[in-house]
Amino acid sequence: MSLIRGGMNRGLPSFSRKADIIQTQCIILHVLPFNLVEFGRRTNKAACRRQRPFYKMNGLPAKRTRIKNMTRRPCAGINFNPHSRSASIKPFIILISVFCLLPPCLLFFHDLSSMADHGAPSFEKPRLVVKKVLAKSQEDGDGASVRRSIGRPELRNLDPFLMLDEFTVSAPAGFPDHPHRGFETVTYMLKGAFTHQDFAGHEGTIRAGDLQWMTAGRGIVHSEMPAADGENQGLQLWINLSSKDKMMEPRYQELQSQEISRVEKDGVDVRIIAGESFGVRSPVYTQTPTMFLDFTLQPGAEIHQRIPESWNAFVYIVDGEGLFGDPSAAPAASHHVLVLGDGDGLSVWNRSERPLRFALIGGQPLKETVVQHGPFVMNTHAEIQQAFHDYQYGMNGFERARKWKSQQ
Ligand code: FJE
Ligand code: FE
Repeated sequence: MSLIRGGMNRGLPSFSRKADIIQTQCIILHVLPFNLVEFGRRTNKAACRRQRPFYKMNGLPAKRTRIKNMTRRPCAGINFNPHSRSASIKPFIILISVFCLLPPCLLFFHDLSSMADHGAPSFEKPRLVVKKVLAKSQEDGDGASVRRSIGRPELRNLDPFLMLDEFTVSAPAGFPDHPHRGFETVTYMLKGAFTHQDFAGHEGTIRAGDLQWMTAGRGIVHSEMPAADGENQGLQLWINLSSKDKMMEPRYQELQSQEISRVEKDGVDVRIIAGESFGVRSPVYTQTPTMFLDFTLQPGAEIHQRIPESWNAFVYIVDGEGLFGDPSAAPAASHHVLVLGDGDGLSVWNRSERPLRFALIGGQPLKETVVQHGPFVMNTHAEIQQAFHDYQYGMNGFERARKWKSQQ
């Protein structure tokens, strides 16, 4: 795969117009029926001796006779006499018991495996942090301040992701009329409000916790401006589209904060913007398969989140500090992006005294060439030339661009 972004394509140029199964030990003995227990006698004295503390722990009188009995207590499946009468029918009892127990057992393990998002670590290959970069503040749009993480020079090719900005904007700064082609923009508000208007008459305001998932496809021209007093803060993620989707009809998915699935458990609060966590799936349709989870961990909390193995994934820390991937790792703090290595899941621990908030983002790589010129992202230079041409002359999806001007 080659990644081509040349010359002035490196930054975002200013607008040309103003424009498991969980590795839980199988505690099957705990759920086996008592009649199985009759089938054998525990001959391993050491194993039986280990049971003594059980009596002590449970406050039962640890009488000698009792312990003695216990050491002779028949145990599961060991040394049974195959010639006894009861032994001849007992295999059937075992079979019936196993069949009766199979469905509840399967349910039990299914529950455990769905718990693996947050329960004890159960990853075959835990993902570790392979790169940590501070997203420094820079200016973009019209006087807006952004902390660019993905998309900065040292973090350019995290396929399918093109950019992640944490933006903090106070009026009159903002992102006035500009085009997009060939990818999706995901705007998730953390504080304040943003109003967007587009050339097709689509308009809306998103507030803290709200989401706009815009699939620009063949073309959108819009403005994105702050709508509340003071600081308006959020995350904007750019996800590439595969060559077959780049010229699709544009589409919006807008969710208000209360429509975004949220799970709160054991000091963990997760908002499931895209993908799945704690067995809960987001209704957002991701043209390029994507996971986007907003986690807040209270002090002492931890999470163990599955991530598909073949996906690229990273973390952006919004607030606080935490241990990512390895409990003995150095803590990582806010405004850092952590690129994750290969593996099937991520563990995070908050051993600090403050809440930790971070976005976990993953996506299926497209493995295609990327040619980017600011807000046009295509596969070849010729397609970029075509995008400029279409935008300038109002063609192939940009028909409404010629006359339109936002009202903000
Ligand atoms: C931009 C093209 C753009 N980061 N974060 C070129 F599309 C943009 C742009 C944004 C943007 C918008 C929001 Cl709401 C949040 C953003 C880039 O609109 F700034 C340039 N220079
Ligand atoms: Fe935009």
